[in-house]
Amino acid sequence: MKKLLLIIAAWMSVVAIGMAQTPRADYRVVPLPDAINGIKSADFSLTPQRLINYPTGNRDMERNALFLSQYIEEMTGNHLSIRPTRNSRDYADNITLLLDGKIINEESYRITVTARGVEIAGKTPAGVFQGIQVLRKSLPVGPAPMVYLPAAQIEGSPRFGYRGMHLDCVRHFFSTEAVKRYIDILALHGMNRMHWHLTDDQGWRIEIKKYPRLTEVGAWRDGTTLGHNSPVKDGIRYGGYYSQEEIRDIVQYAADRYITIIPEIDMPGHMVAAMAAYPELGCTGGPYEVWQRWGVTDDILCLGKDNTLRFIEDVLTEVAQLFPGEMIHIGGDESPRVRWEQCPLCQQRIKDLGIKAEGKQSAEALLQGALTTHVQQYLSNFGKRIIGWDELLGCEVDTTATIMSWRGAEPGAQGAQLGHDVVMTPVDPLYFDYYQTKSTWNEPLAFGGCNTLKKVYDFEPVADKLPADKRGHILGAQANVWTEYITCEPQVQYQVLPRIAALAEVLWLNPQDKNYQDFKDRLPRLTNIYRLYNWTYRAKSLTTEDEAND
Ligand code: TNX
Repeated sequence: MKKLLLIIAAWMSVVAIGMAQTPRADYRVVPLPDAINGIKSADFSLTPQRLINYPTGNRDMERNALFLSQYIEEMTGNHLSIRPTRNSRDYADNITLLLDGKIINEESYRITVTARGVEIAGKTPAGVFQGIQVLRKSLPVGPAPMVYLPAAQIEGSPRFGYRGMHLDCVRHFFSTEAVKRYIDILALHGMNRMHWHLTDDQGWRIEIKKYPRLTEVGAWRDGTTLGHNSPVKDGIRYGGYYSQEEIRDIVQYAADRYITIIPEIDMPGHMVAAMAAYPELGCTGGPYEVWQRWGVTDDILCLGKDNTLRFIEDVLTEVAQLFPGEMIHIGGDESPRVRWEQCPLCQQRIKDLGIKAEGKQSAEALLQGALTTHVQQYLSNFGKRIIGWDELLGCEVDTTATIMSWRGAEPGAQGAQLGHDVVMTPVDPLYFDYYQTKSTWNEPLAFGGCNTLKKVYDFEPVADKLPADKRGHILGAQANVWTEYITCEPQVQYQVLPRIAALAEVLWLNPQDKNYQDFKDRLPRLTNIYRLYNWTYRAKSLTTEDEAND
């Protein structure tokens, strides 16, 4: 009897130790789900014996299942097999991905966990993918033969449909692998748009078959200014570009993760790299060289020449075919018009189009508007809509153009009042090329400014003053990562992580559900995942409250 008791005691302590050591999932991830409701049931034990079911014949759901299997393996070391299923009775004891038409929002998810199984449901595969991200983030990082998932129903729905991150691959160039890792970062944070800045004064980074010199000449500069636009240049030839094949591959990589890429071909300013390749595109005819410094140049496209318009159409034709998304970004920012004022051909064009200055708008501003409208109409043939920087509001473009509000939040509110759709990306606080702290002495060189984690968290995309019927025009928000001073991938990550986590919560949660302290408490489990992938992040943002500048 004594022996039996001893055996039972020993067995119980083994069980107890086992239980103590078996880690548990925690659904309070970033961004926080809308609801986590406990269910009366024992935990689900996640072991390598479990299968991941997906509906037979659905390729998107099969890919989702493979992602979940990969994530579980990365997080816990356990490999789970995937299995196509027709019959819901097969679901018991396993993880099941399914589509549920009763879920309202395209990207919402519902996760149900009981001892008998886990179900991840969405109206669309994109919603299921979001649920998979939540489950993934809820797992502890580190080898574990078994993980307990507490029984619960977890639901989430994004507040905004446009949840974006931008990447400037011109000022500095990032390899296709680095761009893919950037997309991985977006996916982990529930983002669904990547704005890809591909052309600018300092380089042309997208292969255009009809104009080979754009990349032969325009993709390379003979040096780069050191520091903050100092007169000293490093004299090192620098550049690179993405072939159309690489672009297709990246577009697919993003699409597999339910991220749409919005390419930007900035015009009529920020075009010097193209003008270096084809000097006839400029008013003076050049010669031009691919810029080695930062800032804004007076040299912009000459709109007096028919050839320039043909060039724009040809480039956009190839771009439209490469990017299946609905939106193409046509820039429109920082275009001084001094050349146009002096260019007889541009002045003739103004006359021919019957353009006359109106109030605050000069004839040249309206010429930019005429270009924008032309491009808008041209791209509509491909079923595309344009998006551009908020300077477009000063050029009388019609309201089918989406406005990206960067010079603060005011242009966004103004654009929405006028009936434009708007993406909020104000420098303060959504420029992630800006510093994250006031005490910059030990920070990598940045553009300037000070956008702390808290400032990003506190950002509200919809201005108070916006009337109810205009609020729907605010599609969402995006952080911009300009790379004048960001020279390598770890530095991109440092600028983005963890501020993107704060932005994710802005874009997923309703304002009343946001809580900065609670967010900070949840953040370390997310940064554990950053470490798992060897991503560089600003660890100091977790332990220190950075003072903002203002
Ligand atoms: C302004 S944002 C720019 C970019 C610079 C950025 C630096 C915008 C439309 N234009 O060309 O890279 O500031 O923060």
